[in-house]
Amino acid sequence: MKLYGFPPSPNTWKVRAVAAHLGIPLQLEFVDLTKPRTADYLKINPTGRTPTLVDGDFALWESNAIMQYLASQKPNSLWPNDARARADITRWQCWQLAHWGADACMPLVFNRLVKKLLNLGPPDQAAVAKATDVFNKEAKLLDAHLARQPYLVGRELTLADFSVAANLLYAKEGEMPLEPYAHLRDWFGGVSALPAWKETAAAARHSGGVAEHPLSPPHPEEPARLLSMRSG
Ligand SMILES: N[C@@H](CCC(=O)N[C@@H](CS)C(=O)NCC(=O)O)C(=O)O
Repeated sequence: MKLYGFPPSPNTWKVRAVAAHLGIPLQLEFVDLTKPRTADYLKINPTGRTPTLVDGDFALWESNAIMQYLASQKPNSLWPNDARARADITRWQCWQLAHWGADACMPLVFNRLVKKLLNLGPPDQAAVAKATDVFNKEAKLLDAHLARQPYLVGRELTLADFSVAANLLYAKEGEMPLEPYAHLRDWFGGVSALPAWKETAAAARHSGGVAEHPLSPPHPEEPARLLSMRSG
């Protein structure tokens, strides 16, 4: 299977980390987000975004759907064969895309890291304040949840953990206010220590020249589209 993606972005990262965890080989096809997508790429993903999985004649976009598809390839505890567990995992993945990523983590990373890297001027303080409020609201909920159980769904690591943790990849650079949330910090520490997570980090360093500045793209002309980070 091939994965078309941009290695430092959380959406490509979480897919690769899951594949690594499950021992599913994925051939990475680097998509340069600083350039217009090719006609061939738009055939497999008309949204023009990344990542996209290609398995024979089947092309699939949307990172969380890709993770579910990969994890359906063989029995495993990341995606247990149980309707309620799968619905629960999907619930967290929907929450991650709609709220945690889009409204809390990504605006902080965009304003405090991406803007700096791309010389886009100072952070938009109103956007930062708004995202910080949302971050605290959602992190409080996550922290309370993780005070009761070790992982997001049940007692074992699942796809939900990979999805939600990916948005914390640049927590330091985005100055995400994690300090009050000890359970969340511990949980993220555990996910980050997974061999598959480390392997993904190493692989990202070797693809796309992202060693020291993981979000630093070589070409600053499409900043607003990079990582689909919203400025406000
Ligand atoms: N909901 C999508 C989001 C995909 C997305 O926004 N990808 C970004 C990189 S992280 C992208 O390709 N941005 C370039 C663009 O929007 O053209 C997913 O989870 O796959």
